[in-house]
Amino acid sequence: MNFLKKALTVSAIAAASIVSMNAAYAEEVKIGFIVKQPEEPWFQEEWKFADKAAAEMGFTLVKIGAVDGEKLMSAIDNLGVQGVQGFIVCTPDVKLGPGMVAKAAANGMKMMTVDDRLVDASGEAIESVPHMGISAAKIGEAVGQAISDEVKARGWDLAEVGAIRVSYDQLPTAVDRVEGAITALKANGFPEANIFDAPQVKTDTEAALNAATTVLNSHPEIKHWVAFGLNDEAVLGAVRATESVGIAADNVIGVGIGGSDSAISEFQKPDPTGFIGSVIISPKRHGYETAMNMFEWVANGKEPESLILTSGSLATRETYVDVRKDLGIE
Ligand code: FCA
Repeated sequence: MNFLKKALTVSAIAAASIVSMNAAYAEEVKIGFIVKQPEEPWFQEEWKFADKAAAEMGFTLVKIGAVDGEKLMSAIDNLGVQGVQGFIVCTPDVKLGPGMVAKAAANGMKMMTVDDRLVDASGEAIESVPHMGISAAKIGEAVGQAISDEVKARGWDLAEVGAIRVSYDQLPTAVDRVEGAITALKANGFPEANIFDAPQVKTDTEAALNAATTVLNSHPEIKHWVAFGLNDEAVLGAVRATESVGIAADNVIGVGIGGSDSAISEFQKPDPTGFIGSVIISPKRHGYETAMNMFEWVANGKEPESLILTSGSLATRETYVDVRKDLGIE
């Protein structure tokens, strides 16, 4: 009896000191969050939600934008110098994977990726680095289905419809997203011969506009256009291209992926444009949750799951307010 009481007391004291140790340690935790395109609303929102996690848990969040490989490598060193113990990164180039793994290790930092998953020299995902990404193929299919539904609603003859595949094929998630859209389009009878590739040199709106303009100029025979791509910026670029060559909005159907400010500003325009929808994904999960995962790893040694895939919900100008509210990202 006496022994049991003593044992319980000892373990209670041990538990209490673990809690207080963690509280003291939390003061010193520094977590980095590197993104490839800091001006893109999606990444702004990711950072915003990561900041919330930092405020809640009391750790310091160091945010760095790294638009190319050179900036990324010096950003990792920079975090190391600042005494950061672990960081989350959306890299500008997934092929830098092995170099990034080495650099994080050399700086004694834990690393988790978000959005874009690192690949090794043979193009295979590096599974040892925990990753949170979107269910790219499924979300792409939702895009293709939304486009097909709208094509039907408008009563278009499929033989007269062209599709712009705004592509960025060096990024696996981009390929999965557009191929998902194509799968759904084809399942709905879309003729493969009418799908035209528009490779963008960067993943922003301007690059997509340039790529899509080339496709439009090469196919004057097409009457109606649909567009899909990696994200909202890609689809907005294609929609801007149709406008610049004088195609009316009611001859255009674009559905993006993201649902951050780029899409919302478009939905808020008084006159509907050809950008009719976006599959909203969650910057809260990708920002808040990854930051929490990293905090748990650094402070409590709990390694994140190796692969976390998040889902998306289709939104239009009529529904986006409610969809964002449901996702907790208003
Ligand atoms: C990629 C894209 C971003 C966003 C993210 C989830 O990094 O470039 O726009 O869609 O995946």
